[in-house]
Amino acid sequence: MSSSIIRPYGDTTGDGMVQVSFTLPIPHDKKAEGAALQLARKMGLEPAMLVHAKSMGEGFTFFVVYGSSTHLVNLDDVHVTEREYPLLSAKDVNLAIKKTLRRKLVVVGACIGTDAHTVGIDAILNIKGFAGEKGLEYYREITVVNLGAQVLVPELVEQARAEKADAVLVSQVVTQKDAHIHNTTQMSAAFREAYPAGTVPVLIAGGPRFEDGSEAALGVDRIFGRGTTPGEVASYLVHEMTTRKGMHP
Ligand code: B12
Repeated sequence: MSSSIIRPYGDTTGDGMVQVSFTLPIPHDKKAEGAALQLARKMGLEPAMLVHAKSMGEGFTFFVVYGSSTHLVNLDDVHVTEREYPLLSAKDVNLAIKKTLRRKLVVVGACIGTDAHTVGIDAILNIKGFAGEKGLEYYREITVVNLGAQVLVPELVEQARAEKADAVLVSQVVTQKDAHIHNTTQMSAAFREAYPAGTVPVLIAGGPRFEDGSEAALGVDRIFGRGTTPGEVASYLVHEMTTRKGMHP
């Protein structure tokens, strides 16, 4: 077996063991448990063990299944977006902005649509930061305008214009019915409509469930996912600023 082919690991190397959880729309009984195992088999878990089943209100059952996956992963077929810019210290970010823009870089952030999950965007923007890193408010050369939760797109566009935003950072945590995709696409379209071509601020979307590499489909410049730190975002802003040879006046 080539070293680029791998299998999950549970008890012994290469045993393929994985654990999955899901809910079926049926009451908890023996038949429901059989249905969960049938689904597990169809997902390629063979043999599969039902390790947990619990009624989730009337007519629904939650399951946890542990089993050996019959699928293999070929690492040669795994394609991801690698970070193409260096991680800079806060000092270097400040220096780069000062040198390139000769003014502060303005960032406007918000949770858009009905989304009220502000912890993620606050982790990036608030001075207290995330994972031991200070947020963008800490950077001397960055002005942060955090609009908070449930901001409607027209309001975001208006604020971005009023603040002369160089970059707009939106957070989308709720993904039910693809709300994050609809809201982000609507947002990017609204910016393209409101600004003359070539002057749209850098559009950044963040949240735990955006698909890697979906920037073009969403109409944004960059997506940041789970575990993003403020330093990564600040470094990206410098990279973008340098690539664009400055931002807008
Ligand atoms: C805290 C929380 C809440 C709090 C939010 C408080 C607040 N002020 O934010 C409260 C109790 C209000 C809440 C409410 C609801 N919640 Co809630 N909530 C959570 C919970 C437990 C944690 C989210 C969180 O704070 N994570 C920590 C932060 C740091 O992580 P993060 O958001 O991923 O952010 C990081 C990255 O994604 C990225 N990032 C995020 N945004 C951005 C933006 C930019 C620009 C950048 C660069 C990076 C970036 O950087 C961050 C740092 O690394 C999650 C479950 C979970 N464990 O994730 C559910 C969860 C998100 N909630 C959920 C739901 C369903 C709801 C409700 C609809 C429940 C209800 N029926 O009322 C409501 C919706 C309210 C609303 N209108 O939005 C679901 C969403 C399911 C889905 N698929 O959409 C989850 C996943 C729980 C679940 N498993 O069902 N919730």
